[in-house]
Amino acid sequence: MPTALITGVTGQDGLYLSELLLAKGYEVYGLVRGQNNPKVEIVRGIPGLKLLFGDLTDLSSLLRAVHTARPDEIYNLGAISYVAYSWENARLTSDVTGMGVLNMLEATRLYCGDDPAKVRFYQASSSEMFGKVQEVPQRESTLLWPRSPYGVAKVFGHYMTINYRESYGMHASSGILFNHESPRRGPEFVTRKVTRAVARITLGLQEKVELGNLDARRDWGFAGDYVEAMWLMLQQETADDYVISTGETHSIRELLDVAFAHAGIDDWSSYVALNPAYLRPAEVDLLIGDCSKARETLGWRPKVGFEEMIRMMVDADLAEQRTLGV
Ligand code: NAP
Ligand code: G4F
Repeated sequence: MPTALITGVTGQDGLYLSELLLAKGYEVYGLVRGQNNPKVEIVRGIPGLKLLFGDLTDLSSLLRAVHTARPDEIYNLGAISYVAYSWENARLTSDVTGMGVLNMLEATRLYCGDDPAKVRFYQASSSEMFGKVQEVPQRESTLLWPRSPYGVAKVFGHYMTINYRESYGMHASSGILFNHESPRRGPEFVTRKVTRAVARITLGLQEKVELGNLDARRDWGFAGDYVEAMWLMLQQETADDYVISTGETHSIRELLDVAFAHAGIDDWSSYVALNPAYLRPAEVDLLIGDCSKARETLGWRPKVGFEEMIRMMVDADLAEQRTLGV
């Protein structure tokens, strides 16, 4: 039975990935952090998942976790992942989302000893690295031009992963994942903010939703599909980097159209207010990925489309808000 260690197990992707690996028969360890962290209770409820405490900023805690888990595969999903927050906390974001990757790679390298490819390593890189895009659609070879402290930190982690592969012969792969969402998405991200607001407005619990830039475009996929791509990358004989995307792009306005229409509201204009506080110091205007390499090499393709996913999220938020209202 293979063993996996997942950092960021309490996050959206960590939850889906731990379930996927447990269903495949893996022994799965998840790294959790902090004192009295309420999210730890959520993952304690996943049957079979074993928890280890550690923090990406604390190398010795990572060394301890790797030596305890003795993993065949490491999935480094832990990060400060909210782009807007990264301007307010640029140093912290650099430490966790950037230097944290170096710490995890180093803990893995030291554990591997004389056999650098003993452990297969996955790094959660991001389409946010493309920032001010230099090519449409974006692919693995597109020049990176990050537009946020988060994006810069991800570029550091991305190149450090490539560097460890090239310098030490580690089996280290990066998934350049475009935005992916689900009913488990944090409520600070725009899709979930909108689907939750639609549910609350429909139930008479909220009057409006305040948003920033409605013209930005994203390539949004379903998180459940994207964790499968992570696993597939680590099953390859050779480590490499892959874009994971749907190849479609939609604006925030289109997101509003689909989410409100699913609740029977065709004109959302009176339910949406613009609040400049949600505008960013620098915006990523357009993301659309070309995932042909992943299609051809991994045999991966997205199964859930944009509209189906947004409708799934509205339905889940309606159910959750009804339960909360009881
Ligand atoms: P998420 O829901 O925000 O989860 C982030 C995880 O990182 C949480 O489990 C969090 O733990 C953990 N974490 C934060 N600070 C940490 C620290 N100092 N030490 C250890 N763990 C720490 O993110 P996600 O959407 O699942 O994304 C997973 C990864 O993919 C992230 O690296 C993200 O940047 C990247 N990514 C995401 C997308 C996307 O669209 N979702 C796209 C591209 C790349 P707590 O619960 O304790 O806070
Ligand atoms: O949902 P978002 O906050 O996601 P963003 O910034 O694209 O980042 C997500 O995807 C990245 C992959 O490209 C990940 F690496 C990252 O960790 C994260 O998962 O914002 C999407 C768009 C932006 O253009 C933003 O300006 O929505 C726009 N937006 C407009 N109003 C808003 C809002 N975003 C948020 N969060 N809240 C608003 O009120």
